[in-house]
Amino acid sequence: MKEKSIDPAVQHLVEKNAQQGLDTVWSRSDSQKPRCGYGEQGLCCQLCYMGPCRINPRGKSPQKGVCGASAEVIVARNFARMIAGGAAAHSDHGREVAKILLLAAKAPDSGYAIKDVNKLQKVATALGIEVKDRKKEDIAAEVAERALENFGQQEGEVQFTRLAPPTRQALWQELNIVPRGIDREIVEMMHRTAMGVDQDHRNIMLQGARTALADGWGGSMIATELQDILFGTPSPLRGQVNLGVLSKDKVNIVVHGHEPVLSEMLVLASQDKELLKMAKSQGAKGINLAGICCTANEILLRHGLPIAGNVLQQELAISTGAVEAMIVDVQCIMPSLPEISKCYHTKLITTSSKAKIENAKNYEFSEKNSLQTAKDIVREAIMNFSRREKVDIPPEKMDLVAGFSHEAIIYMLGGAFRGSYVPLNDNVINGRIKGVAGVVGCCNPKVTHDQCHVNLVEELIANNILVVQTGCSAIACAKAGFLVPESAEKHAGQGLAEVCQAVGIPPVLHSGSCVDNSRILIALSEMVKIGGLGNDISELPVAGAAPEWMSEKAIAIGQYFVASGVFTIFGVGLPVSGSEKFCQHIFKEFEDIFGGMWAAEPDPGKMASRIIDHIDKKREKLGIHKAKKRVLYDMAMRRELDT
Ligand code: SF4
Ligand code: MSK
Repeated sequence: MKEKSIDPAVQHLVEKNAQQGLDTVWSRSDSQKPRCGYGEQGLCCQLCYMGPCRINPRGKSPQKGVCGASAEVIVARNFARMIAGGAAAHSDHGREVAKILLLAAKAPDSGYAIKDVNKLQKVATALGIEVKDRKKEDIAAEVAERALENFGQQEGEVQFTRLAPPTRQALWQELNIVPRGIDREIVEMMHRTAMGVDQDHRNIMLQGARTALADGWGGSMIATELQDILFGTPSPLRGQVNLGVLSKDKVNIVVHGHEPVLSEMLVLASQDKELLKMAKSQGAKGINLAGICCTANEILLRHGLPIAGNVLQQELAISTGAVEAMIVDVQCIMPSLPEISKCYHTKLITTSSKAKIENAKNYEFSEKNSLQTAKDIVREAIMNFSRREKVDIPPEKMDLVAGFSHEAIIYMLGGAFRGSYVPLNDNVINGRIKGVAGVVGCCNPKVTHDQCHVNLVEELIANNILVVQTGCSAIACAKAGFLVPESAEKHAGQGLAEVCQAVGIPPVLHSGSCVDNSRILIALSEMVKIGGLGNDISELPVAGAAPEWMSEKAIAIGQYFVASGVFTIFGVGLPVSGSEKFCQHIFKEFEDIFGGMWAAEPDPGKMASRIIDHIDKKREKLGIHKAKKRVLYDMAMRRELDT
């Protein structure tokens, strides 16, 4: 089982399921072997029914699709459609949040409220909306309406792109890739990659960049910023992570998916006195709300509620036999959940009209009846408590500190009155911190669960690179114990450890969910603004990584980081290897175009080396390179350090 996951809780439950003949993501992944090489290399096209076409550019034939499409055209279209799919998912999430903000502004009895007025004023100002002497509801309504316009507009620009450094904005204008409207760019990407439209891989990827920017600086940023207004801007708080957070004597409700608009209501419902009384009447000691995936990150960041696991642990949470209800909304929800729920007492509940699952119970969640729906769901979970049979909750759980929004980092670094990124830039310039890496993204059963995240992050912090995390990657490293301040002394290089100890932060900062990668874009822009590290994001000693990615959302994120000037490296593999020309374009030519480029490297040690090399190169260009010997720790060296 060790090749399946490095997490003992996962190993235990995967083994148990295997013994009982129950499928998990791992057994189904094994049953897909050997995988289709055409698909893995991006060389399979299904865009029209003259196909599907699978081509083999390195072999004799066929080297072209039926329509004549070359390898680079097929690979580019597939890759660009992944960007469009990812951007659509993040952005549709952002749209829902904007609608809720409008509701909160216009219907105070809706259950939603404007929690963070400072953030509201900040966001309004960024959108050019007058704030002086206006009621918060009026400002919020205008912010929401303006955000919604950003989705549907046909011309102009997605407004948050103006938060990028001026040099970056100028480059986007020069390349003609400033996103005009979020929906427009996604639609145009789908059109241009349809059969017989855009047939130049470079031109396809320019629109790929514009679509990704519409996500990172548009849909995702709208989701993050407006969620902060509604539910509060995260600040550091303690929490716990892994399946051991499930309670043996409380009603366990697990929320899973991405949009916090429902889970925020479930937080309220799970604290309702009547419902707590009802739980006791059913023999439970209380109600335990925990999360999986990014909804977990959202409720952790704002309420300190526990995380049961990352994406590959969703089935396992149910197979503890201790989950009364799993409530899902959208994205990353495995269609296998009804099957595994059937073997236990867990009620699987869908809540979005966009995402129903056959054999799951649907509670149509509308903004207008949100709290009542949440209470009904909690009631259903409570009534299910007595149906528990054999409970098998693994003991593993770990403490963590999360909530490092861009605003919280500023506060931690300088306090309420003189908070800024100056201390961060200073420490990068003086070499205590070598650079900053965003390590994000999913887990993938094609590689050992959590291992690449943990190994990569371990190497990076040992080499004085501050790591910022989101998504399932953050959950993996939290389980490994990196997300507590004490880990600085244990795992970080001397310079980084000194800074972390002085400020009281972990060397690995949890910044939130997948849409919260937009926080990293703002943080990078702030580092440029503060000065001393060049005039553009592409000059900063920073990098991005998604070591165990699987979702097309990760490709959209990768592309918006690259188009924002960041060297971005993915593990597992990338479905582009079928075209050398396309690889040359995104791995090499992109650097001249965007200042940032893609890389692919499945080995976490080599991935760390490439990130460190890149950061060293940037430091040298900035003239802040110090000739310190680089240390790449192997296991034996790390063990020595630990003693
Ligand atoms: Fe084949 Fe071309 Fe149709 Fe794709 S678009 S399936 S390559 S004929
Ligand atoms: S949940 S997109 S598996 S990070 Fe955002 Fe995790 Fe990837 Fe889903």
